[in-house]
Amino acid sequence: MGTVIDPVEADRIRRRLYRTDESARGRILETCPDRLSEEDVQFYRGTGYLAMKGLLRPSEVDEAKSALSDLMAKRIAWDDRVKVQEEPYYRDGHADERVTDPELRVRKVWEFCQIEPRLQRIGFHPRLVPWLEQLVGPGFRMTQDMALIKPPFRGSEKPWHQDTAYFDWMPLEGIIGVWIALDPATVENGCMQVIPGTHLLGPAGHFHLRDCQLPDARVQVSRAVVIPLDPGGILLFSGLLHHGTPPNLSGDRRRALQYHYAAAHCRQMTLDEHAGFFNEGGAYAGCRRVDPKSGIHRAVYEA
Ligand SMILES: O=C(O)CCC(=O)C(=O)O
Repeated sequence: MGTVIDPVEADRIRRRLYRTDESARGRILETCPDRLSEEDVQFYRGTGYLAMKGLLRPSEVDEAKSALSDLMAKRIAWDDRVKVQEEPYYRDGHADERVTDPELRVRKVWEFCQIEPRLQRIGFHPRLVPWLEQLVGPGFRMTQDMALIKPPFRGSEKPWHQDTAYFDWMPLEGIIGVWIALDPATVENGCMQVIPGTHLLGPAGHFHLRDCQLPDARVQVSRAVVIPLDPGGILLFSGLLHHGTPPNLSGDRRRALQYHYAAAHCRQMTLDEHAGFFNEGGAYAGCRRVDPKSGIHRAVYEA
């Protein structure tokens, strides 16, 4: 089974595996403090997330959106290390008459900080850096940069997962993600959903189903909270937190920037070490690429 492109099935997934009501809203601070309070830090340690309105000013949001458009249209000096992925629906050769702008066919763009100073600056925003220092300590490194576009009508799901299942940094607890809304991110168009406290359960088996993901039957959807954010709002979240986003079948796009950071004491690990964290029944249950000659076997999910 791969990514779902049939809208009926996508809607079924949206209703069955995600919260669809604003009443399941997580805690979102009304303003961004210069420094996080002790209560905020403890909230992050206990739940695995911290959400706040207004990290970016409207002019900064506009600048980020222009930078993304320039990237997608390749209007800036290009570097092939930057990756662009189309929505599976369009990649599979389908068309949607409601969508004429090529930007609205893109699912994600990543590894752009090396050529896009406007987006690199946001990843080291002067209001963000002190919070990261409070949460993972000084001397952290940025390890990943990405824009998740979630276009209208055909925006695909990012199934429930832990980000550390994809990464090669350890200890896993030293990884933190930052997700910044550039459009209104709503329950309808696929805002982030998280399950508070799941980061404390440690690494969990991931399998290649619709994506590399936690099996649906193991996701505690009833405990999930939604994190709707206005443009410029931010979610900080542990690399071990269970999170996902439903398909976007609405007419609104939902652009977001996502950066990850590793604490100063983190180091890169081998696939063998990763398999030590993400395993099930003695086989590899993580999301990194496996060389068939490595002697590491992928775990197969038995429902
Ligand atoms: O923004 C999204 O739709 C999902 C982001 C995410 O969880 C990821 O890329 O790991």
